[in-house]
Amino acid sequence: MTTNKSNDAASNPTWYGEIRYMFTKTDIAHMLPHGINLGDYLTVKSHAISIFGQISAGRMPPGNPWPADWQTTFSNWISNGYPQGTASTKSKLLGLNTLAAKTVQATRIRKEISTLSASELALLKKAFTAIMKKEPTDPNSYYLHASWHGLPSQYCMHHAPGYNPWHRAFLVGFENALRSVPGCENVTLPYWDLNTSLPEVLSQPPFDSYTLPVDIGNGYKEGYVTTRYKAAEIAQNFKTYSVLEDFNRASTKTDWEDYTGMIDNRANNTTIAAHDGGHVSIGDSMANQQVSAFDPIFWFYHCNLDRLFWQWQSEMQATTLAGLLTTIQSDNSRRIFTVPVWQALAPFTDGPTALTTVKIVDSVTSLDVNYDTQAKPTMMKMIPTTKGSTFASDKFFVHTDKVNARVKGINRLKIPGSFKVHLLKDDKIIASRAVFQPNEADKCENCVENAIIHLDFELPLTKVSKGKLGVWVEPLDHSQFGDHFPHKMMGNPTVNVRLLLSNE
Ligand SMILES: [Cu+2]
Repeated sequence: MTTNKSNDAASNPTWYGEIRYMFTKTDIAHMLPHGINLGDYLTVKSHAISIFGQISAGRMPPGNPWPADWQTTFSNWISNGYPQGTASTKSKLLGLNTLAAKTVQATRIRKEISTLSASELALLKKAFTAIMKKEPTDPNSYYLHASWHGLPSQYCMHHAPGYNPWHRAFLVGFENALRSVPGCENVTLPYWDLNTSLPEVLSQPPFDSYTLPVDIGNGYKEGYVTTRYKAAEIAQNFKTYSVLEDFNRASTKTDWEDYTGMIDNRANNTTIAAHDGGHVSIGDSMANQQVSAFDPIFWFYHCNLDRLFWQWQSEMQATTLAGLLTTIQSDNSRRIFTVPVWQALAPFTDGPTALTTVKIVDSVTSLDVNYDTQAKPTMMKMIPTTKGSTFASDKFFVHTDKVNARVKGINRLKIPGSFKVHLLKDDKIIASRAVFQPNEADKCENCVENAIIHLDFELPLTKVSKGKLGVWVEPLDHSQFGDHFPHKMMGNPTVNVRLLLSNE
């Protein structure tokens, strides 16, 4: 067996750059019954030596042994300490990539709302107006679709691994309702690129507001009209709650948990944080989970978040289930894509177009959806993940320029609706975050399941040093507890401030 370094072997291979592509679906399926998941970074890392033994002896993969340069690549990866790295489109193994989606063209191309032609806009308005007029019980009514997110049925998933999958299914269902209107069969839902200020068209009917046709409970009666803040205020709020900054940070992450944020104890300063901050920034209806989806802006806002998720998937070569699974680090997160009962996305699991977490992974192939701005997979901006702790078996760097302040163990169930968490220095606000939830979180099944949360403030060391720090939790609704929600009633959260570590 030759182990000569061939020209094609990668000298600095990484999990995301090369290694994960070396195991085919067949290889993965072959080893799963033996309890070894070759699509999983931590598993491959912990079994790397024995995998290499099998491979270099020509025993694996069965009937399809690796060429010498692959073996060298794998052994280099072991020698270099199993770096995770970043996704690479210029892989040495280009052409052997089994994880990327086949090049299928979608017919539903979603565009930025301000780029729609006059006729496209006219059709979209027609579709919105028509479904808004439908009877609340009509399967294609605006009311029914919006009602699944908050009151009265509250199916939505937030602050949990199901967040992105659930909302993707939600958007497709809504788009189908728009398409049910005669003449609008080809309408697609546009997105609002948050980097541009609030498009003027969103202040025009039928996108400016929606009026509830029936009572939905908790004080929201028939005739309630959705409201939102003015464009300038929204833009300012996006800065205050670091919405764009958090979305940008998410786009640089390689692990699914980091991209989503919060779950599995990861930093809550990426997608979920940005999503929550955006809702609270747009207000007033959008800030309250119970009614947010009734404001028409909801659909354009969320369509953009789905676009960002698809873009991240494309950059990470995670547009197929196999690809996506290689970016997921924990069994807890992985279970929503691998365990049938967790794959269910109520209420979309019923009916002929039943949608599950697995079905929504590949937007193009299974949903026929794509976006006009296709991801440019440059990977240049991917940065090593920083974290609070690392395996002692790994080598690590300490970053001394920034710190992460984590407000930890907030039990949010008694907080009346969405709230802000401010970090104070000498009683002045130095940073703020927002959490999006219903008025009565203790009555929302998903909130109860994910009651305890944490928030992360990644700040320059100089910003938190030389001053007395504090944490202030401010509910949006001041009527019940004033502007300071008592720490005792939210489980006495703690704070830790730590330097960040990375392995690369
Ligand atoms: Cu949302």
